[in-house]
Amino acid sequence: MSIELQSQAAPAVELPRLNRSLRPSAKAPVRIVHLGLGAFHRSHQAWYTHQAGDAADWGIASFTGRRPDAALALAEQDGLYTVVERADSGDSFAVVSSIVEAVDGADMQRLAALVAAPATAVISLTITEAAYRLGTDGHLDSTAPDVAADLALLASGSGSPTTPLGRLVLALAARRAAVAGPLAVVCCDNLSNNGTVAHNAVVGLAGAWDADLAGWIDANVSFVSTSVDRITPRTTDADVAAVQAACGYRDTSPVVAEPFSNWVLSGDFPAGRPRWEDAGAVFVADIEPYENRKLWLLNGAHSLLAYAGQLRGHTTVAQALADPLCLRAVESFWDEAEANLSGADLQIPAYRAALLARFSNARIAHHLAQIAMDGSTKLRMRAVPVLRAERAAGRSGAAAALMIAAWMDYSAAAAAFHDPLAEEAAAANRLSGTERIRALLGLVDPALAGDAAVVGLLEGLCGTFGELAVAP
Ligand code: CS2
Repeated sequence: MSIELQSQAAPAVELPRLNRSLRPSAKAPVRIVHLGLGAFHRSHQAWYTHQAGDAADWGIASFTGRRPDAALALAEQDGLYTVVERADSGDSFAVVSSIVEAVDGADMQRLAALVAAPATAVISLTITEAAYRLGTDGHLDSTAPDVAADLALLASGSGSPTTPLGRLVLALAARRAAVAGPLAVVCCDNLSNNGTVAHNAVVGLAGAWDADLAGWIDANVSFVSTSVDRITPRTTDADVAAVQAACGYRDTSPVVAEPFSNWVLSGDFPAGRPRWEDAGAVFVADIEPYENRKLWLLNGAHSLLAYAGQLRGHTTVAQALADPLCLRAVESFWDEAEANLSGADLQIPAYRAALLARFSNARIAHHLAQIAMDGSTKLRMRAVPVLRAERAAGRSGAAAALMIAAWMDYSAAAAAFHDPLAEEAAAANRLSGTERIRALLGLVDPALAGDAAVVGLLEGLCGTFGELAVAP
């Protein structure tokens, strides 16, 4: 299905814009609605859908999250964009055509109309971990200001919600009203049990507005859990120029990704789904071992490198991994994580070796600052479960704790600390000694903050990577 384009010499004349003439076949009808039109959605779910044998039947209408301008740029290209697969050995280019509509996420009317359409069978989500507004108890925090504001809006019956969850709930209300039948919500954010998390967040928000709607969602919406994987750094101007030079057209919205990709799914699709298995997706009954392997080994190492690496003055994953102190910390964390992984044929040694190779791909400039964002949420999935499991087994969990300690030091040192709890972290950093550690740990896991031994362990680990080396 994909068009492989050969490299061409850099053209001297104005290039044509990537446009509908490059669409390989007629536009597929919308049967998937996606929330979170970002680079990862385009390098992953849209790429799988594009390669499915029945791609002609499965168009995606993709709604933006934090970047409404992304819809405009993509709409000007008829939804088409180039995926640049960046291997150690070079780039390959393919035009992806599964996105048939790119829409500003604030367009509630269009979202409700598409979700209410009987043809729509799947709603997929890449709205970021933090967007599920989980409290530290794992349930929706309906007191979070934006959630509370959306709830007030839903109750008043006027105006449009601003959070992805609020928009989704209102769109599902439209589907219920249209008697359009069951469908699947497929969460593609890096959370453990992400289908359950999405269920709890959506039903929690719906229930706080309208108990009948919550009941309808419970009975009609299947929440599919997934483990998603493909390293996709933010697109740069140099990437745009590289596509133009190689492909002979102007694409303002290419996406660069590593050649590797993985998608494991578990759950029901009551209204059908594309044949994603044609592109290598795997459907399993028990997803937890795969999720944990990916969240702990890949994402855990990423977070550790993001904080430790920046404290040591590095900018990218590949640079941080080349630093022996960071590499040792990653290997120790992997040892701890591995001791707590079981349940399927996980082939951990091969997985670890592959991760080292993937992280070392220096042609993928994966910026640590991008990974460092939203750490208070991410650490709950990436460090805390390993720390808890190690301690339950009578061991210290020092390597998992080191990830949290590095985050603490980074929260104090970073020139720009992006986190849903940034203000609380700043307040905690005005404290000192044990009080500071306890307050920061409380933002990640309040129960652990009550454990004097863990607080002491973290206090001893702070400063391991230096404290003030973060570049402004
Ligand atoms: C990263 C992930 O930014 C982050 O938190 O750890 O986006 C990671 O690159 C992907 O999960 C890889 O599949």
